[in-house]
Amino acid sequence: MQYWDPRVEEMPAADLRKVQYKLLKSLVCRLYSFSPFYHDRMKEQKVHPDDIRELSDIGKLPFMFKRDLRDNYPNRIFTASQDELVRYHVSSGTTGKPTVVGYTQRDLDLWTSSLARALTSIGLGRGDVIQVSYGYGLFTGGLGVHYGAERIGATVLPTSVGNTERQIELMQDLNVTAIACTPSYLLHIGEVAEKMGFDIKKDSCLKTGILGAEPWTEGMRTRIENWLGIKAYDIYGTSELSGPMFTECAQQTGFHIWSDIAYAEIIDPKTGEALEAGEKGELTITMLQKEALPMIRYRIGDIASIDEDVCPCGRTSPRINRIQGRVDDMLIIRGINVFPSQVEYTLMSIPEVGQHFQIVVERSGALDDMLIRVELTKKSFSDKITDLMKIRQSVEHRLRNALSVAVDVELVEPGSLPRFEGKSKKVIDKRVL
Ligand code: DLL
Repeated sequence: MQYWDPRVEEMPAADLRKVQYKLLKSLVCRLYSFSPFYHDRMKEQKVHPDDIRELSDIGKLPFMFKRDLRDNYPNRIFTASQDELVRYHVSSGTTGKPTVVGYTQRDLDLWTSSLARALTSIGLGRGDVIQVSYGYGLFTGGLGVHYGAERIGATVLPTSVGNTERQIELMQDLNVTAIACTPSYLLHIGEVAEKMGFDIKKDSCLKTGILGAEPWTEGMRTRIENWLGIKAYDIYGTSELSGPMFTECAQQTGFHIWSDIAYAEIIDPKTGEALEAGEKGELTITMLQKEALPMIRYRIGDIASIDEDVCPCGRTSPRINRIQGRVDDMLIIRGINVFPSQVEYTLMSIPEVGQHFQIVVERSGALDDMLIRVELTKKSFSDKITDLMKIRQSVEHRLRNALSVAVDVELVEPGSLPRFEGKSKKVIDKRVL
C-alpha cells in the first residue's frame, strides 16, 4: 500500500481529532483577533474563542455561505495581505457574482499535498503520464491537478479542455496512463476517439480516470470503466476550499477528507443541526490551515453522507460518499423533489439507453412538465416505430417509478444531444428563464 504522508494518513482517529482541535482553536483565535469579518460574525453568534474547548464546540461557530464571498467581493474577507498572495482563482459566476479566492504560498503547498496524497492513494506516481484535461486558468481544475501530479513525480500532459482530436493523438503518442477531466468530457473524448477509429480500451495505455467537478453516478462509473477499460475515481473540491482536493482511494468507496486539512460535517440543510455518520445532508467544511481565505463551517450546498469507519486501505480520515447533487439542483416537479442524479441513476441501469440525456422542465398553466430527452445506444436505435415505442414506454415506466412523478420521454438519435468539455448542463429549466 502506497502512502504519500503515512504519518498523517495512518494516524489513529483519536489522535487526528486532537490535531484538528489544536488547529481549530488556533484558527479561531487568529481570526477573532485579526479579521473584522470573523470577529463580527462570532460576536453576532455570541461565541468567543474561549468557548471552543473541544472539537465538537465547532458547532457553536457561525456558518459561512457562498454569499459571504460575493457580498465581500473581491477580497474584503481575505486574511492575508496583497503582498502575501501568490495566486488568484475566480469562479465562473454562472450562478451569480463570481467569487475570488486568493492563495498564499502555504495555501498552494497545502492544496498540492492534499492532491499528492490523493493521487498516491489511487496508485499513481512516478512513471505515470497524467493528461490534465480540466480547464487551466481561472478555473481551479487544471492547475490544481497539475501541481498535485507533478508533486508525486508523474509526468503531466497539460492539454486543458478542447481540441479533442489532438488530445486523443497525444494520449496515444505519449502513452498517457491517467486522464483527469469531467466525466462528461471523458464521454466525449471516448466518442471522438471511436470516430477516429481509435479504441481507447485496446489501443491506449490509459488505465485511470480522475473524474469530477460535476455530479455523476455509480451507473455512469460502471459504463465508463467497461467501455474504456479503465478504473474511474471520483475527485472532489470547490474553488472556495482551494479547488480539487480529495479523491477516492483504490477502494473506490468515497473520497477521503484529510483530517489535518479539513473538518467535515454533514448538517440538516433546513435546521443547520449536525447529522450522524451515514445520514444524508449538506456537506459543510472547515479548512483548518488556510491562510488567505480560511473557511469556517462553509455550507457548500452539496448533498452527501459521511463514513467514519477506517477505510480498508488503512487511511483513517473519514470518507464522503458520492455527492448526490446540490441543494439548489433539486427540481421541484408538481411538488415532488427530483435530483438530476436520480434520473441518471435510473437511466444508466437501462441497457438500451446511451450515456447522454437532457432534462427539460416547463410550466404549462399551473403545472410543471418534465421532458427527458434520452439518447439510445447505436445498437438499440432502430427504424422500427414499434421497437422505439416499446423502449420509450419502458423508460417512462422506470423513471416514473424511481421519481414518483410522471415524465415524458423523447428518444433521440445517438450523438444528437450536446456534448461538453467542462461541466455539463443536463437541466434546462424553462420556468426560470
Ligand atoms: O469544480 C473544483 C474541481 C475541479 C473539483 C476538478 C473536481 C475536479 P467549482 O467550480 O467551485 O470547483 O465547483 C464546485 O462542483 O460544490 C459540486 O457541486 C460540484 N462538484 C465538484 N466535484 C464534484 C464531484 C470545482 N466529484 C462544485 N461530484 C461543488 C459531484 C462535484 N459534484
